[in-house]
Amino acid sequence: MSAPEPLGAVVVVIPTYNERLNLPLIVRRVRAATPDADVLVVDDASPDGTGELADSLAAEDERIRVLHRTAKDGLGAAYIAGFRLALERGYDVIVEMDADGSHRPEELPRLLEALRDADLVIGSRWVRGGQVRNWPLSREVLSRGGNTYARLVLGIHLHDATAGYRAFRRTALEKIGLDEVDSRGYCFQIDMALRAVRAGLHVVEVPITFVERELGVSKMSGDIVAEAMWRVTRWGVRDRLGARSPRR
Ligand SMILES: Nc1nc2c(ncn2[C@@H]2O[C@H](COP(=O)(O)OP(=O)(O)OP(=O)(O)O)[C@@H](O)[C@H]2O)c(=O)[nH]1
Ligand SMILES: [Mg+2]
Repeated sequence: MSAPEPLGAVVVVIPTYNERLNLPLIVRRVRAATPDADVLVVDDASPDGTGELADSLAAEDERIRVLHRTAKDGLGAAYIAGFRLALERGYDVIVEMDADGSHRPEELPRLLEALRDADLVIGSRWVRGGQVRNWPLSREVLSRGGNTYARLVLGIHLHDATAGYRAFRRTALEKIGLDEVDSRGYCFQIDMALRAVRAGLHVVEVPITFVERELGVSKMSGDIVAEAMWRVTRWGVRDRLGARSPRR
């Protein structure tokens, strides 16, 4: 039997906005869990100095790079900028990971293993074996409910379409076409999942243990949830009416 194909060069993209306390911890854990992977921090000019801190980490470790953006422009926009740079630099696998420790780097090898037979792997809280730690019930109800709503309205068989712990093959991002994606906020995750499914990509969910942030401040808000629900509803209605892109 031949050895399995290597996945190639991996980069972990970590978007940051005011994550000064978390960044050194998460970067250290990524470097320990996946020593062959590079790290790309995408900072939106955090007022707390996260960008400068990222620069100092990068100065000590050639596997760490930083993309500085000029203003806070949303999670989706930060990821798209990071993905573009990663594709330009020739990476074969592009990983999404929050800076706040919710996505445990120690689980990344398992996501990468699953990517051998997939185009996109989603680290999922709501499949068998997945779980959340330290979440209030209200948050769990919101996440489960939002995911059920998205699954029904969009007709996609994913249990955690809002999850932000993911590994893409570069070919998956190329097929999705980043120019088409205009979701800048949190519905970016649902948008990308939907586009991947619609593009016929093989999307696999693997269970993860999601850990609520212990340090720093959440950027989540009621507006973000409302925007995501509204967009999902519009995408669902459009798809049902048979209209194709642009999906706004
Ligand atoms: N570059 C950039 N990063 C962002 C922006 N908004 C959020 N982030 C980062 O995206 C990641 C997820 O944000 P969180 O605030 O943890 O949001 P969340 O995980 O949905 O919410 P919590 O469960 O409350 O933590 C973190 O690493 C943030 O620093 C943004 O506008 N720009
Ligand atoms: Mg978080």
